[in-house]
Amino acid sequence: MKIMNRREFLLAAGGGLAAVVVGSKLAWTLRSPSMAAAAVQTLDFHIADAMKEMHTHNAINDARCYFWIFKSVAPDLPPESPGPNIMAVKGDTIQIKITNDLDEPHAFFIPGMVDSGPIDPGATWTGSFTASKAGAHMYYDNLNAPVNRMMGLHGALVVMPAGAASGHKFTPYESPTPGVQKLYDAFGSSAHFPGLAWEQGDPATFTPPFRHYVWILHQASPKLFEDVGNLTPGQLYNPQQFMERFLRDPFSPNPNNSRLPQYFTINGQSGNFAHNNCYVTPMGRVGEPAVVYILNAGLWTHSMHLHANHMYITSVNGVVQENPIWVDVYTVQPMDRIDYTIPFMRPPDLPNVRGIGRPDRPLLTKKGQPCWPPAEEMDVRIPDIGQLVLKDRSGKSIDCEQRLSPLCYPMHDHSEPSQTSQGGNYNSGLISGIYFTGDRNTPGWMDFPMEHDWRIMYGTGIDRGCDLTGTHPCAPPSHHDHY
Ligand SMILES: [Cu+2]
Repeated sequence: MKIMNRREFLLAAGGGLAAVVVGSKLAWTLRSPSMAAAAVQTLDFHIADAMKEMHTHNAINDARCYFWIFKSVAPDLPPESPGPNIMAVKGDTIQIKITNDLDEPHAFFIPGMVDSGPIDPGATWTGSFTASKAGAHMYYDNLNAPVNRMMGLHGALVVMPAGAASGHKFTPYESPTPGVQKLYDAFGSSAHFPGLAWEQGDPATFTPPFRHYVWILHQASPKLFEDVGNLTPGQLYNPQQFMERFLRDPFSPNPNNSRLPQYFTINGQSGNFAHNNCYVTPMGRVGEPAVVYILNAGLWTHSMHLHANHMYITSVNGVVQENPIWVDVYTVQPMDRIDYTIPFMRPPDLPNVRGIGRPDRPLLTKKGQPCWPPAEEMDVRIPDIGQLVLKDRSGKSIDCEQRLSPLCYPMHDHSEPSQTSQGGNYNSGLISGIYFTGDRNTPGWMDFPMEHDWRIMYGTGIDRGCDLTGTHPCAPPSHHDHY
């Protein structure tokens, strides 16, 4: 790779999606496993650049990509694209300071909320804005569109509503439609959706309230982004040419010579870095509904298919839906903002006596055990213990068996080109999942057995009450007359 020495390069650390929480009303976010959050009074971002090691980067394959980034300097968060999640409550005033460390004008823009206008190279813009609308919003650099945004200058602002409508439960919105309100009112208080309401946490099971995830979708083209980085300082890349090359660059048998996108990411991650990431992949027990805010910062159309649960499409581009449809796949166009409300109901491929997916009496397996909770699966290892033992770098033996618990289902993108990295393996691309770690609607509640590697998924050091010894934390229920 060419050395782009006119800028100060940072080596971006791949990881989660860091969050900054404005004000003091969202204390629960600071201990939520789905966010690594820091509380701030003023956002202090630098517009900078970075070289990022992509999914396929290793000792023999240099797979780095040049990005422009919103870098939080106080608190000092790792360089990453997207920029940090900003969390606020409706009505909060957000103080913001943006310094442009690059060679051309840049901006900070949230449609309908704030527009810094051009910030000259070396200049600092300070301002403030009101988080005026609940829901998920995109912040981005709207100059030379879509080049600056595509180069990595984008991130999410999640605004929580200030309260719930009187006599109703919380939704993610300030004025939900009757249909969406009815759905959220049903969570935790109907036969259809036993368990917790969305707003309801449970300290006894280490469950945070308002469970939510942000999926910022993006696509990166190392060659095209390098072209932009190599321009004479101050020169702008022609946006029409950028789009033409990004979407329709002529075929080359060597993908590294093409300006087509090579990486398709959620929160800057792909492949195993995405689906094994607690900031990307929703994890919870049956009965713990969650929201996924999807923001497509890119130029590619995605079609996000969640297995195991259908989701309700509760908001499309800021419009709360009159009739939230219940689907397993939904198309996300460039710049779309789509909310998936995931009920976290029992996976519907489980055969019950009266139907599928309901909290109903499960059918029996060949061994005469109820098929739910999936006790037999929990004891299955692939491969069997002792069948595949390898050495780690220090020579220590590692048994490669993996237990079939918790229950992991995929989320993949039906826009198939997005399922690779650098033209490589299918399933290295834009993927995530939905993982069931227990069921709070079995009599009492239960966590599925988890082994130590799963602790990573729930955030290092966060103990959600899961048994890490590999034995069942509680026996499967022996009677089923509660339904
Ligand atoms: Cu699918």
